[in-house]
Amino acid sequence: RSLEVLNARISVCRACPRLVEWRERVATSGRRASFADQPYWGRPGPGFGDPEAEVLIVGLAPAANGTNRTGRLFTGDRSGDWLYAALHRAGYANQPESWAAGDGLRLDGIRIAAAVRCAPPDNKPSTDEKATCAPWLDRDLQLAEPRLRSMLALGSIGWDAALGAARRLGWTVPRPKPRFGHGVEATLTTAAGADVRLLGSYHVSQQNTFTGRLTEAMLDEVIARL
Ligand code: DU
Ligand code: SF4
Repeated sequence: RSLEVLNARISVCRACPRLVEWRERVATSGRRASFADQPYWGRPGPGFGDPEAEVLIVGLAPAANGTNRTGRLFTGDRSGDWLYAALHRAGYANQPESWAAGDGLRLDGIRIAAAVRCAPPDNKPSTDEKATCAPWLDRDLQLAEPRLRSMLALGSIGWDAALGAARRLGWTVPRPKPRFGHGVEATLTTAAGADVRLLGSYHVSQQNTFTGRLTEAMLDEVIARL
């Protein structure tokens, strides 16, 4: 019930004027031609997945024609094709593909959140926008905390967001701050004294997957360590 409340509140957030303008402009006049006949969500992307998850994924932000269209994180874009296929190979997802909110996708043991919940122009949220959106991740992490064993941060923005949320929740975070890299691991300790492993992976965005910077084997290896 708390997660439903959180998701509902995220869905109607309008705190960042630049991102509200962008998400709504893309959803109305700026649709990609191949999706022109589809309804667009045009709102923030709430968390998705198993409410009893022991693993939390922290992504970057919705894609303008992905989550901003389908209403579900990583659903309907190439990043999602990669991520959900990998989660299916690892047994966390019941199907390898996710194209729409009604596609039947279910996650078992894992939940997905993001550093920023609205699609940013050029996939680049500003420092202010990251700070403004951070409390939503704090709450997602707080609700996950009693069962949480590990986190997967996608890209340095996901990594920094996960560490920031942990610190604000009063968790013990290694000092100096662990540096992001693919396969990097840090152990965080919750206020209740439980260890949570934070793993970093290059983001599943096309600029990494098309260029071979991130391969399926590299992603599978990190997911297996969760
Ligand atoms: O109404 P619903 O969002 O389909 O959730 C029904 C039920 O399934 C609830 O306990 C959450 C859980 N669930 C899940 O385990 N994995 C998912 O990806 C979505 C929902
Ligand atoms: Fe709200 Fe986050 Fe979207 Fe900003 S990016 S409007 S804080 S949901």
